[in-house]
Formats: sequence, structure tokens, C-alpha cells
Amino acid sequence: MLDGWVPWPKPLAAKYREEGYWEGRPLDRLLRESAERGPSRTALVDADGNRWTYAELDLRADRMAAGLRRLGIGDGDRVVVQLPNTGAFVVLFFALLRAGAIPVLTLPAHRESEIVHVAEVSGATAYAIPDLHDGFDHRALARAARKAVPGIEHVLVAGDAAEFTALADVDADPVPLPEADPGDVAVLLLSGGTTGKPKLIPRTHDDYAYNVRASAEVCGFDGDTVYLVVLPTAHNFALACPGLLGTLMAGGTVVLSPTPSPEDAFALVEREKVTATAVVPPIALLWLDAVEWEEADLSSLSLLQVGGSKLGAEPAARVEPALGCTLQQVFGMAEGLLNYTRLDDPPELVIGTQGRPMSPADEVRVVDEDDRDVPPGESGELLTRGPYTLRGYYRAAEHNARAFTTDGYYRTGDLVRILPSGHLVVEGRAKDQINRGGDKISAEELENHILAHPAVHDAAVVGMPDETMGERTCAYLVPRGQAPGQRELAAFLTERGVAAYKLPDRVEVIETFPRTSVGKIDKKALGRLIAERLRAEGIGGD
Ligand code: OOB
Repeated sequence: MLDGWVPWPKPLAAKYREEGYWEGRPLDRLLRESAERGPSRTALVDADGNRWTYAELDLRADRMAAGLRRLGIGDGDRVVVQLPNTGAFVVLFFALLRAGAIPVLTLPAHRESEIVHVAEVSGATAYAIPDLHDGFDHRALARAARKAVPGIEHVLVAGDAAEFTALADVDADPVPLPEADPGDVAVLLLSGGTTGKPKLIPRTHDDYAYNVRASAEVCGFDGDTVYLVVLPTAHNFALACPGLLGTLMAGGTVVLSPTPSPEDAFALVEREKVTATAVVPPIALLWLDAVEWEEADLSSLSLLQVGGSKLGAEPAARVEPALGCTLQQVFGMAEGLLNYTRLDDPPELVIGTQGRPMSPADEVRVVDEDDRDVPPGESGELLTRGPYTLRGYYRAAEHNARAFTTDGYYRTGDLVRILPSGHLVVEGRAKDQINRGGDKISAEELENHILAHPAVHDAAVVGMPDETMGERTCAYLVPRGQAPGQRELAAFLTERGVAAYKLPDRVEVIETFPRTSVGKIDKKALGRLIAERLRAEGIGGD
């Protein structure tokens, strides 16, 4: 139904179906089936204590789907969704699938620059927002986005809608709706990005349902699972690995935390007897400290998944004794491939590796700069393809030619080595991206924004080591006149509508850039330079 995406080659798709990876069922069925099995069980609880049974959630999604159709939203329409961790997200997500529309998932932190781009590329006709979130008025953002992208016909608001449509009014008696073709795109996820503009990742019903189902199996999710959503619901990790969707598929209970702070999260763990959750390493570090002073009873927690960036071996070893639960390292990507340490892996693998591929059908290669396989155990770039890894970004033919091999392997940009057990150790990165505690920042995208500043002649963005975040962002500037300082640059970028997590943490002025032999900016040299400077200042880094 959607065009502009790259499907799997037909013989491979047939194989994935034959071998049972793809079950040929629309993604929203996972809710329907759990509702049929246990209608009165609790599906969803929010921070305020509002509770939805499976029957209620299922019906709400049906009613909203009918309401969406009445507005003319359905049949492959793209809808940019930017909602925080609230019941509205869950209801809308399933309602969109049932209406035949495609959610385009963005983070609450995204601003005009990201939203306008994503709305343009996806050709969105609607945009769903909260009224206010974290002190920010999303309705003002919606006004700006509509001006820039006139194709956005509808703005749907959770809360006070002002001149727009309240999500609460998107409600009608359920109508029979055509079921989606499971081979079609179900959702568009946002990539961390390595290029000038964020890319969209098409995930089909078949592939995403498999992602969820196999993850739930690996993580032992069942009807007794109580999963706390701590990361944004729109993040693949919290949504589908196994996350919110895996919990609903298993018939468990999803609990929504408004923030990852120990105050909010621990209180919910105690109140709802949460059994599993997923966090990024900086949050894991915060929680490991917070157990010392927070009083909450965490004894129900049996699984802590940590991923998004590399967890150090030292904090990894502290998880089990401090929190009294099993640690699972997760090395995943919105593009597809998921690596999990297994629940019965020996401690040295759980602490010292980032897991092994989820599926027997995952194909992984580790290659050198000329795409030749490195000897077993040596480090190189990870390439992958499989039943839930994309074959191309949406409407990005030129980029796809570089991001994939001719035989369909996705170039992850991650440097790894593989142990004899099949477990992967992430050793670094070949891509031009900063991983700021799990938040991904494309250096090129940020540089392009910085270059718009009148006092900047040239810019290069690199990561700098940071004890809690893994790395933070440093912008090297070649000035034209008086270079902007960190604050001035942050204000300038904010004015341009750049999300706050992308703002450089530090600005360094340099006369000329070090260059590689082929004349490119030598980012490795800049990375060493800032690391040295931090060491000299006595601020972390090694
Ligand atoms: C997850 O997804 P994305 O799309 O935000 O980022 C993917 C990238 C990976 O290519 C890798 O560079 C990095 O994030 N990464 C890790 C990691 N997990 C992700 N690097 C080192 N160690 C890890 N454990 O981040 C994501 C998606 C699903 C599940 C978990 C994480």
C-alpha cells in the first residue's frame, strides 16, 4: 500500500513465511487476541493510577479507529505521533493500525527541525501531540509544522486542543474495518541518523510482530509480567524489545512511567509490583546509586534490560547485587537486529558482552574497510540482514546505496567482535554519530545547523568521553569573527528548532581542522584532542 520502501526479495520473504518467522498477521491482532483470552485482566496502568482492562483498551482502540476513519484518516496515511508515556499513546497506536494508517514515531523531545523533516519525508496528513509537556507547548510547534508542511490536515491533541481536534473526541461506534496486509509497512521508526537529515525505518506487520514475539520469548515474558515503560514509548527498545507490545502480546500488564527518575520509577515498581523494565546505561547508573537512599521496595523486579549504548563491566556487575534482579544487556537498533544476553547465560557473558542475535535467521558478518570478513574473534564493522532488519530506509535511494551492501546487508556502523559463543562485544563505532547515553546525534545533521550561524566558518562535531553518559557532544568551530560560545550556540540552535539533547555540551574554537591524507576533517584527531584537554582539566575520560 505504501510506496517508496524496499521490500525483502520475494524468495526470502517466502522463506521467512515458510519457516514461521512471519505469521501473516496484522500487528494490532496482538491486542485483540490478548483481549479475547483475558478481557478482564489489567492491560495498562498510568502514573496517575488510571487502569485499562484488555477489553477496555481493545474497545477504546476500536472506537478511536472508527473516529479516525470518520476524519478521513486511514488507508496508508502517515500520522506523525509525538506523545509522552501516557495511555493516549497506546490507544492511538493501535487505533492507527486498525484504521489502516501508519504511525510515524517521534520523541517528545523533538522540535520543529525534526518534526517538519519527518512530516515532509513521510508525507504525513496528521500530527498527534500532547497539549503541554515538560513545560513546552506542542500546539505552538504544531502551528509551525503546519505552516511548513501544509499537507498536515489534522492536528490531534491529547488534552486541551485549542483550535485543533481533541483526541478524546476522535471517537465513534466501532465499524468493521479491512485488515492490513501483513506484508505492508505497519510503522515508520526514526533512525539515530548519520546523515544530514534523520531517516525513516519502515517496519512491516510481519517483521515487527516477529521482533516482538521472539523478544518476548527470549525475555520470558508471560501473563504475569508487569513491565514498566521508562524510556519514551516511541523508542523501539521500550516499544517492542519486548517492551510495551511484548507485554500486551503475552497478556501481562504495562505500567507507564512519566520519567526515568528513580523517584517516579521506583514508586511505580513498588506500587504495581513491576517485574521487568528497560533503561539506557546512564539511568542504570543513576538507579544503582539511588537504591542507597530511595526507600522503595523493588523486590518484585526480576529483570533489568540495559541497552542503547555500552554498559561498562563495572556497573554491569553491580546490577544484580544492588537491585536484586537479573541483568540483560541489549544491543539493538531501530533498523532491526537485536542482540540479547540470555537469562541463563553465565555471569561473565552477561557482564562482559552485549548479547547474541535474537533469531536463528539473523545473518551477521564482521568486515574490514574493504568489506572482507575479518578472522573469527577480530574486530570489524558489523553487517546484518534477517527477518526483522530493514532492507532500505524510506524514500532514501541515494543513502541506501551506501548504507546497504548489494546483497542486502545493513551496515550498522558498529565495530564489534564475536566470541566463540556467538556473543558480540561492541568495541566502538565507524559511523559519524555521537551516542549520548543512548540518545543518538548525527554529527552531519548538527554541523549543518551550526554552519547556519553567521560567525561560524566551519564546524566539526565529535564525541568526548563522559563518565555517566559514555560520551557527550563537542563542537569544534572555525570562527568567522567572534565565535559563539556554548550558550549562544545552544540558543541559536534552539531557535532553529533543534531538539535539546542534540545541543553541543561544549564548544571549542580552532584555527584550522586537522585533515586526513585525503583532505577530510580528521575527526579521530579532534576526538583525541578534546579527550586530552578533558584529562588536562581533570574531568574524566581516559
Ligand atoms: C537502540 O536503537 P537506536 O536505533 O537508538 O540505536 C542503535 C545504535 C546501535 O547501532 C549502536 O550504535 C548503539 O545504538 N547501541 C549500543 C547498544 N545498544 C545500542 N552500543 C553499545 N552497546 C549497546 N548495548 O539503541 C536500541 C534499540 C532496541 C533495543 C535496544 C537499543
